[in-house]
Amino acid sequence: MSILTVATQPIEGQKPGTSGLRKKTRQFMQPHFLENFVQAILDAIGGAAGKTFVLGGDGRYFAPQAAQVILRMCAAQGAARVIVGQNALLSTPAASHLIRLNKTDGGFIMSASHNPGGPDEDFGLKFNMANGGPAPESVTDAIFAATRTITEYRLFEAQNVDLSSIGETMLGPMVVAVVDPVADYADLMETLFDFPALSAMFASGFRMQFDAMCAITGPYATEILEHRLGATPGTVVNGTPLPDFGGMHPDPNPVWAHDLMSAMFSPDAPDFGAASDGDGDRNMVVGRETYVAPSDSLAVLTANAHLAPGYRGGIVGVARSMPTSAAADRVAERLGVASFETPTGWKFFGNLLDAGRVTLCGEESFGTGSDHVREKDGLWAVLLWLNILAERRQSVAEILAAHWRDYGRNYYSRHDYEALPDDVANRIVGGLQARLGELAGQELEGMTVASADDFSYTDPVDGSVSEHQGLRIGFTDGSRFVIRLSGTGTEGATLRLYLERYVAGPDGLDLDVQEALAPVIDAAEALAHIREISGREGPQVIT
Ligand code: VG1
Ligand code: CO
Repeated sequence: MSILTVATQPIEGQKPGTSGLRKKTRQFMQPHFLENFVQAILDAIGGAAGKTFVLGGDGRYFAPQAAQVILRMCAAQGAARVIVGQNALLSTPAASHLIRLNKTDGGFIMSASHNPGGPDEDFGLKFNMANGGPAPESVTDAIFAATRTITEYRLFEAQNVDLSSIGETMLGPMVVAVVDPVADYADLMETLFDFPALSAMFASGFRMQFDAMCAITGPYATEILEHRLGATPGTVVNGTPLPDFGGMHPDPNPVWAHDLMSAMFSPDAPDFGAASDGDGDRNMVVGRETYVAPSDSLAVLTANAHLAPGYRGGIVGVARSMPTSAAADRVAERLGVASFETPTGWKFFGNLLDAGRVTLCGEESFGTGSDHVREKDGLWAVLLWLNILAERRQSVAEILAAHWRDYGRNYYSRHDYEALPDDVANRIVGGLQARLGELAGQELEGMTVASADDFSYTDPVDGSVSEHQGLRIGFTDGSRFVIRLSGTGTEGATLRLYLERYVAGPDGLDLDVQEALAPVIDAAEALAHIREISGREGPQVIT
């Protein structure tokens, strides 16, 4: 066995996006593509010598081969130890937990999250830091810079490591420790939530459906909900992770999790429904005939977190991504705790969590989490909801209605225009950007523009600045819309239009969401001309 040094050249397009590098699987499988990127990561973090890493992923196509490459490269560059989930499986939050629990130097997560998997779909890789969180922009910038100057990479010549049996083996001088992907994560959940109360609720006939969408949360949800909490076998559906997610699009929203939606809106609906995404960091929660918008979910969790043992002392603050509705801010204000508005992507929450300035975080894209790890965490959110339901003994619909009566309702929706030609997307965004300065005071649809800017974020902990994080147009009545381009797609450009309108109540809390937002939707079209310029009749996905 020896170390092989392979000559290579920079490959275009290895710039990490909102959450790691995502490409068509076949592109990732091209010669040197994965190796170049892994070498760039190792170089950007100052090498691997003597370090310990975590490795795992959502089980998608190509992950078993990619895991062997990453192991061989770590071994060649002097890493001491890599902790790998059995069969290279780890949900994103479980990987974050293992990084922290074992005080490692970081971890490799093989996933393209909610993007479909398979030879003709998507693959991805991201690197998380020693705090368990996604690499910050300073590091992803350094990774990208390294991909542009790379001349060689090193890997250990060896047989594949057996990742199917738990235990330790050697890869040259490096220890490969294969661990149960679920156990430590499930134990962590037991420290945060009242498992006896949840078991009692299931024992008394409470029914739930959890749709794992043939992705990574299946084994986690089965262990926690069915084995530890005693939910009826069959509570978890689509519970076996498959390399192509069984052809499903593992994005937990009403459009892609349509089976769960129809179950929850049927006459025999269970009490509670939930779904998670490819890598297990997102969640959608649904009550009987009640869809919970992610922004509302964050607000309800913020208002009720103290009902769960892990948060009994109250929370110190809440952070949300800029396009997420302001519903959580209202709760924070009432609680007298801080609230923060960050750019899109979990990497921006890390500093606030590490500095102890926030306890809960959330995004409108079905992501919620807390300071227990440094990633969003789908099952965690589901368990917190269950804990709240067990304590309040009310239905999801009742809890939501009471919340709106109390705080008013932030009507919210996201319209996605997918796979637009790049120049079309840039014309729409560029056009609006050029006119930001002249919008204040304009009247549209009975509303007046109060502010218009291109969101720039100064991290309150380290002072780093992130610019061009989305165009936001606010109206004097508190309504607003935001436009930004996705950083996770692999085909053309996806333009996201985020829409929000606040109704204080007590009237008007039960409107149809799209109807309630109609004036804002029309104002956005009048200012940004999305449909006009793209020639599309409307968005492909509405959530
Ligand atoms: C999307 C979401 C963002 C989320 C990101 C990663 O990014 O909007 O809120 O953090 O996906 O989530 P974008 O750039 O496409 O809007 V996941 O579950 O892919 O790790
Ligand atoms: Co995800």
